[in-house]
Order: sequence, then C-alpha cells, then structure tokens
Amino acid sequence: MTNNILKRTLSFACGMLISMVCAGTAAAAEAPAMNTPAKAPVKVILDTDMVELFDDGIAMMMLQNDPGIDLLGVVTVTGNSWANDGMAYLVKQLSVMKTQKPQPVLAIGEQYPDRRGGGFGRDILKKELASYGDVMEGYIGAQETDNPKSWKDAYKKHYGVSAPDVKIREDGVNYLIEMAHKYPHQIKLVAIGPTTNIARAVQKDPEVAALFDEVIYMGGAFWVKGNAHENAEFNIWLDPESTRVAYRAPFDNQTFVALDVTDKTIMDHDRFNKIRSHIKNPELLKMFNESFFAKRFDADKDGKFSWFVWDVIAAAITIDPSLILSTRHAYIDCVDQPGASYGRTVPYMKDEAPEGARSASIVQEIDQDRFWKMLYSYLEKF
Ligand SMILES: [Ca+2]
Repeated sequence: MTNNILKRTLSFACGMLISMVCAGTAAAAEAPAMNTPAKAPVKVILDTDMVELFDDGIAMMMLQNDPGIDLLGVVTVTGNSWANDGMAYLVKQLSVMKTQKPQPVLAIGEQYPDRRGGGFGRDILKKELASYGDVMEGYIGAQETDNPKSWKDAYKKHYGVSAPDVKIREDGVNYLIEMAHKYPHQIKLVAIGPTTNIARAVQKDPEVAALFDEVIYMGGAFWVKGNAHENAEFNIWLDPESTRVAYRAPFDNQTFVALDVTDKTIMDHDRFNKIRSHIKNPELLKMFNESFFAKRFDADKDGKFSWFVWDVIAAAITIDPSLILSTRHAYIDCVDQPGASYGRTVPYMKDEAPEGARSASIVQEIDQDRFWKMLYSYLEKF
C-alpha cells in the first residue's frame, strides 16, 4: 500500500494515542556453540505492485539486502501501479541500490485483476469508493493513469531515458508455479500487492499452494475498518474474486500483515525525519524527497500529518519473525459479491467458518521499537 488514507491519517494524527510496545529484554540467545552449521538463507519470492521506495520498493531492498534471505525472484502485479510500471520501478531501484547479491529473476505478472463482479474501469472504481465510504480521497491506484504498453515504455515515461537491457520474464504466474515445484516446501511467498497472480497460479496448478513453505500477505482488515472503502483494504478491494481463490488455496501456513497491525505502525514527523536522515544513497534520497508523502510531511508546518507503513512490515517479519509479539488465529474468507462489502475480509471461528475457509495467523502487534530501528539501519545500507 502506498499513497492513500489521507482522511484517516489525519484523524489518527489528531486523536490517537500511539501505544509503543516496549522492546523488552528479549532474551538474547546464548552464543552459538562452535561448529554450529550456518543456516541456509531463506528462499523468498516477492509478489508486488511495485512503487518507488515506500512501501514496496523498501520491502524489496530489505529482502535483497539481507544476508539471511535468498530473494529468488520478484513478480509484479497490478495494484497501486500497473504491472508494467511496477517492473520499471523495480529495474530502476535494483540499478540504484547497493547489493552484493545476484539480481533476482524479474517477472511481470497479471496486468488486470479478475474483478468480474465489479469491473475495473476507472469510473466504476471511483463510484464504488464514493458509494461505500471512501477513506482515501478517491484514490484508485494503477487506474489513476493509463496502462503502459510495456515495461520499457513505462521506464522511458518515468525516467526519461531508454530502459537498460535487462532480462525480464513476461509470464510471472508460470514463474511462481515453476519455482514452487523446483523448491518444494522451501519458499516463502511474500505477497504485498493484490492476490491476482496467486489466484491464477493455483487455478492453473492446484498443487502449487501446498508446495510453498508459507505465504505472507500484506492485505486485509480483519477486526478493523478498511482503507479503500470502509469495508475493504486496498489490495483486497482491487481483486476480491482472486482473494477468495487465494485464501482457499491449501497453503500450509498463511500469515497476514493486515491493517490490524499496520494501523498501529505510524510514521509520525519524528520517524519521517529519522528515515530521511538514514538514507545515504543520493539517488534514493532524491526519490524519497519527491515522493507524495514526503511532500505532505514537508508542507505540514503544524506537525500533525502522519503516515503508515504496510509492505515494509511484511518484509521485516520475513527477515525476523521474532518481531511479531502477538497474533490472532481465525478461519478467513473474502466477500466477492459486489456491494458495500465487496472485498471485505472476514475472520471466523472454526465451527462457524464457511466451507473452504482456511486457518490463518493474523499479526496483531509487532515490536515497534525494534521494527523502526531495523528499518533505519537498512536504509543506511541501500
Ligand atoms: Ca504493495
């Protein structure tokens, strides 16, 4: 998620007490015994509606930077950005960031959501938001602009020069399927955009979900209100039909970074300034200063504006699951019938869950102090 939630952001900034979770005295592990074999890096594929820096860009860079993660591939999907725009942003950021690792496989996924019930036209999306309780000033993500013909066209549009000669796969869904079979029960699929690629993959190959070690979603709003409209979180609102398919796929483990926790993870002025001070890469700093929310912070002279992070939390708990302080377990489903609940994510007790609903862990609290410090330290490395 990015670029949204203005009204609610302001209301948070004005009225909400931010409860900081103490870092506590997390029991430091004993020093490892000599000759302890090094742990193999965790294999990860990132499925993303990529944007520059916050949020998807930073999430990608954290995973690409961390020595404990083997970022096999990044697949784009349409959401906040078109899948082609997302690839352009991805190629640019990979070329700018510092990294010692080989470049992940880059693949463009689905260009359009399912959304057969509601449609995906610009006017339709705007009308839904207006009808169901718009939370973010009518923001509709990718459909704010026209879909570029190709990722290279998108690159030229955004950066004013021709795209570099980079190998890009155009079949992101096939890539997900291939990798699941190549590394069974070894890959964490970190899904920080709409669920379209995942739904198409499990429809094409029903075995595929069970072959992933875990799926970690940024998406949904289970015991809190939505941020697209009152009843739906943005990633899910953009493709409720695919979400219902993805949620019913037999992943052994599914973990959610939903609005339940991201609503509590607030970027206030102090944290915004710290973020800026920790970005040492001049090209990334320029990108940061030109971002939508940086301009909002800079223009906010009374210090009341605040923002959130979403995908960055999903990356952080993938790298260090001990950041999670509490979760709730529920059987989950997604409303895919058009109307005021289109895209609503619903938690159920086991005995009341509809047929096909599966169990999920929904993160409620993370160690805020450690999370923000972790983010600052990563920013210095990029
Ligand atoms: Ca995202």
